[in-house]
Amino acid sequence: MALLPILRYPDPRLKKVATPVTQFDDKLAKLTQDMAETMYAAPGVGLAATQVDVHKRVIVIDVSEESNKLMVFINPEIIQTSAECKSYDEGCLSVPGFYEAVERPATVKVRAQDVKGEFFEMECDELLAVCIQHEMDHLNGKVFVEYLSQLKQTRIKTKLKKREKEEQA
Ligand code: QAP
Ligand code: CO
Repeated sequence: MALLPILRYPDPRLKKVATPVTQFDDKLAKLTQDMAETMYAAPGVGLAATQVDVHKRVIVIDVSEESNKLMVFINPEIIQTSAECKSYDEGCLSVPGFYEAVERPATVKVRAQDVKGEFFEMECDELLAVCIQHEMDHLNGKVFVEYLSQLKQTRIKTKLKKREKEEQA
């Protein structure tokens, strides 16, 4: 197991579109374990491979209260969305310290593969629905900040760049 470094917004590598997983091998299993360890250590509730600079369609999520229900989604697709939308104050391990309201469909049905390549479907609501949509955006090169006004995006970028400089000093 290993902790992986997390890319920070506005790193241009967060804009890369991830490619589908075709090999369900030990290397994929190790990646999902390392991603889970990195997410739990943060601590966070979701992490996309894009955030650890691996541009494959892999997501780990654990929205359980005791952080003991790890979910792995490989090559996820949203096959159904509710018309109803809900707003949620989202955060992101790549945008530490910032939480902003984002509106998304309240429930989604997801089809994905597990670490062995088996297909499964899952109805997602509440925090899980928010999280899976947020993480799938990462696989498509999108960070939640992009849903905000230009003014808010600029403010967040400026503050994160300033913080990075202070950390280097
Ligand atoms: C995505 O985000 C998410 O700012 C997962 O300082 C978030 O795990 C989906 C975190 C909210 C739905 C709702 C953020 C940790 C963790 C921070 C996370 C921070 C430390 C974010
Ligand atoms: Co994120």
